[in-house]
Amino acid sequence: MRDTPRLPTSPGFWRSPLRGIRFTSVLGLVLLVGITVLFATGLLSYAAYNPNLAAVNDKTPDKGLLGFYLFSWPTHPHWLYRLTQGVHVTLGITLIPVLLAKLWSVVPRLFALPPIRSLTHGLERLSLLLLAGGGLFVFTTGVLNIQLDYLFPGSFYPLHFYGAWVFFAAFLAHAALKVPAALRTVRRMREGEGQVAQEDALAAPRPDPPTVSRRGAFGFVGGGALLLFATTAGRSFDGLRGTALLAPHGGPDPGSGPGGFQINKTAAYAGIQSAQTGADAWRLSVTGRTGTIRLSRAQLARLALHEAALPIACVEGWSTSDQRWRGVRLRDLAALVGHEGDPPDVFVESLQAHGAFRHAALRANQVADPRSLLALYVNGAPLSPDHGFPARIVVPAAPGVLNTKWVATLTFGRP
Ligand SMILES: Nc1nc2c(c(=O)[nH]1)N[C@H]1C(S)=C(S)[C@@H](COP(=O)(O)O)O[C@H]1N2
Ligand SMILES: [Mo]
Repeated sequence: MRDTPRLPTSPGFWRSPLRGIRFTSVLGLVLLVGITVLFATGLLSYAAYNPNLAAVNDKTPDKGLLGFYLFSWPTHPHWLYRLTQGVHVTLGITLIPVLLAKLWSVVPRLFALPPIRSLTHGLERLSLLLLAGGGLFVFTTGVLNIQLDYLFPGSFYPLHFYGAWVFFAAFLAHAALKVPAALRTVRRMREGEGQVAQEDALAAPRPDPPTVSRRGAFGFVGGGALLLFATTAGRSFDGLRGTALLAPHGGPDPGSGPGGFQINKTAAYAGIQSAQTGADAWRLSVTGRTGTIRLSRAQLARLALHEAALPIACVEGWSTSDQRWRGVRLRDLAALVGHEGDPPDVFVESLQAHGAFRHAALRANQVADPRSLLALYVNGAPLSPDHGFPARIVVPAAPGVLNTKWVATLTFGRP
């Protein structure tokens, strides 16, 4: 038996022959592409919430300059958020093994002594702390959010949002320093193993004999990523939801028939009583330039009804296929209270007394779209209580959170 140093601070403690610039470079380049896509789709998801429209939409009111890029989220194509957020969440989950393998490959450096050799070295280590810590933090908060089992104190949104900026800043600095060398390494690997320089600060000084080839290790990491992908991607397709074994947050079984698609929050969960939604009790209150009108469901159903095939796409990454919604156009409701032609923003409130998503604000371009409905029916049947009876908002391309269920009031011009 060889005597292995007992402390991780001595280089000889780390024995895996897999560690080295080759292994780290390949994983790093995969993350370079993957994390850039994650950051971009994450920023898009934030913009899609209309955070600069109304206080109720914005979970990070102190964002300041970080909101510099916000824009009016479009309503075309109608599956836009389904795509961007499906990519964000599915890719994030798929990259977990790559992230862990990358961290594993450089972990000896964490213990290198002396901890700080100079001011520059100290700053570099601080940036690596933000990089590794930030990476673990955004991946962990992301995963916890899609499980709906939220363990962290505070809201998911500020943690994930600010964490992402810290992480990505450190990521960019790190990439600027390391990408050229990583590319060089990978190029030489393709030309033949012998071409990679012998100087390898990441390799173990006294490696154990290999038990698996580097190729085998890549296969292991890639296989893990593929397995996560295969057990996650189905969350975005009604027919494949059963394959999404890693999505414990499946909601109640929606059964088959017109309402047979994903239910995130049930009426019971939201505290909606049938006494509030019955024909005698429920009235939709619509307010605008000319005052307030109140409409029963029967009166709404006698207005011009239109159909739109739209998905529900949640920030958690799951989405439904297109469902056939039928209801009153939001812009027609705006016209009833004095906003003809050019409808303004609208503030939507539900019957729900509590919960962060009981209300939402929609932008004028969303109200104006002819496919934006106050839906009364879905797939040919009246909405079920869990799908938002008596009435629910559906807006093309928007995140699910803007598709308020159990709607009670619409206030045009006051988002
Ligand atoms: N009143 C109300 N509407 C709501 C919510 C809510 O909590 N309360 N959740 C929103 C969110 S986050 C999503 S993703 C969709 C989910 O729709 P579903 O529960 O029908 O699947 O409803 C939205 N509408
Ligand atoms: Mo959602």
